[in-house]
Amino acid sequence: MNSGAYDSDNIFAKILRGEIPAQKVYEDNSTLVIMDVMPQAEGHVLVIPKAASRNILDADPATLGPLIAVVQKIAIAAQEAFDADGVTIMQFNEAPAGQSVFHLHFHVIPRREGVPLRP
Ligand code: D5M
Repeated sequence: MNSGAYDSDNIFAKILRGEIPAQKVYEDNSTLVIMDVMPQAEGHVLVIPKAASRNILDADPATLGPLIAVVQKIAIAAQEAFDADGVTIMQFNEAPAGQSVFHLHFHVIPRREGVPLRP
């Protein structure tokens, strides 16, 4: 099933255009990283490509290389900054799979031994 086109009214597109605020933690030519407003653990951030794609299923492969390099950079930085025991990286594609904001993004979540994710 093809699940729809990119809709530039989504909340991350508005953040990327500067129309609504976000707590930015990193930015480069192709990527923005912000704090998640509903963190599932301390230090939960979202890595968002500036290029428009709904999710990984329609992303230009040229977007994915630089994006995953930033995911790695942020995961390493988050692990150090929060003295974490590990890092969970999550990415959802379409509503049945858990996606609620329809602009591609990766969750990067520092994890502590014995501390479950908040729902
Ligand atoms: O989850 C989307 C994630 O985006 C979810 O963890 C909440 C977060 N979110 C929603 N609105 C905002 C704003 N305005 N700033 C920061 N974070 C936000 P997913 O299920 O992966 O689509």
